[in-house]
Amino acid sequence: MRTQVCIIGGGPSGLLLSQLLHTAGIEGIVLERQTRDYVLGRIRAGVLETGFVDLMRRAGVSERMDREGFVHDGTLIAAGDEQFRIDFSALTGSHVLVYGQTEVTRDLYQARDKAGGTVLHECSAVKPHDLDTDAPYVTFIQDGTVQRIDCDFVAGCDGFHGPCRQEIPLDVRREYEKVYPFGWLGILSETPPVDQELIYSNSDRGFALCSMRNANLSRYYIQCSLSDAPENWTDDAFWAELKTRIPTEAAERLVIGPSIEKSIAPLRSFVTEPMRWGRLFLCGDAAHIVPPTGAKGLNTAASDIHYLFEGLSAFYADNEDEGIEKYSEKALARIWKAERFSWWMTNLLHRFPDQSEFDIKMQKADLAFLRDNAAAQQVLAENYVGLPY
Ligand code: FAS
Ligand code: PHB
Repeated sequence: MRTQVCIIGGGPSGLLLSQLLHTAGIEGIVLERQTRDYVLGRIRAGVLETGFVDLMRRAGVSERMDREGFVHDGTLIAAGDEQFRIDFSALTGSHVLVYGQTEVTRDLYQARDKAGGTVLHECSAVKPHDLDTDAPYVTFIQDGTVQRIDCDFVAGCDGFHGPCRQEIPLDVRREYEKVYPFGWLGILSETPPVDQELIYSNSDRGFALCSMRNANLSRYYIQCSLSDAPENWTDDAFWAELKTRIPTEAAERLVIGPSIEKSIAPLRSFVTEPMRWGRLFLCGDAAHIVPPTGAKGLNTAASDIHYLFEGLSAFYADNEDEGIEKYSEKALARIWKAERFSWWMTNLLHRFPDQSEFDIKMQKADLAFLRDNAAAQQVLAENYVGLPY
């Protein structure tokens, strides 16, 4: 087989890139390790920056998102029983869209099907070769047969545990990591959300987040120990703990119900530099991870795809290579700002095992300043709705 861009990974990064390339008449093949159902079974991000929404529109995949997504003009921050609102639209003139990553992925799969795109599933032993030449290729096994795709470029959209990052030689690759001493226990329940907007809550018992997917599908998280497991938590135990971590008036109106999904996500900050090696370009979780506190994971994948798509389009349309030459530099400049914001939100809202009484006082002072100061709220709002691409 031969294509122009071989995309490794059929998550949101790989599928969005594939669809955008298609709109520019650039051929791509997506190689995905799992089945489509498995990919669509993942419950992950829920908040989209307008930059992401614009990319989906440009890719021609926004009809259902525009119809079913919820525009959020602000978010609530709670500290104990006190809460205040960050007004995104008043502070930035912008907003975010609440629309689950699962639905984004579903829409992208349907668009690829409709366009006759090639997304190969259950591919194993995927391996890129000759990345430091102008004739790279990728080998993989599907249905027991070893196959080869010759291409011009390889997009490593294979997530944090994929193989592409390792293709950058150790003496070239620099990795930066911070692992947080807790995780998020998340549930999905077919219940109405507790509020019209998200509630990020700092409580003496730990962080909690009240989010949603639609008018009758809610997403809740509580900070938990890294040694914890979803099976340690009955639904009743989860709801009881959540109620202790959000303001009383929210706890009193919380509608509980059976969980339809329950999982624990670890929290880490991670960045690989550079994000390019010869004809290989890393995108999304393959190159960087953020703690989900700032809702930046999926949204930083989007800006990577934006920069790479721009670069590849200029290469094929105008034989101009500045975009691909500067891909890593441009992507990393925005990623590090998202890493900082996610780290800051995580430190602001979580209880750390080694926190002293003084540290907790600093956290409370930070929250009080954020409550009282418009400039502080503007900084949070501008980062949350998404910094410019
Ligand atoms: P993905 O990991 O989504 O996709 C990579 C794809 O590559 C996968 O389908 C994988 O099967 C495939 N792959 C891996 N190895 C391969 C191989 N060898 N060959 C072929 N294919 C291979 N972000 C938020 O903003 N908010 C959240 O609440 C949030 N919650 C999260 C919870 C969890 C448990 C995780 C893991 C992440 C969460 N994220 C969240 C971040 C998440 O949304 C990512 O940012 C997003 O999935 C990034 O998309 P991709 O870069 O496509 O990576
Ligand atoms: C979610 O709805 O899953 C969600 C929302 C905001 C976050 C993290 C997760 O910061």
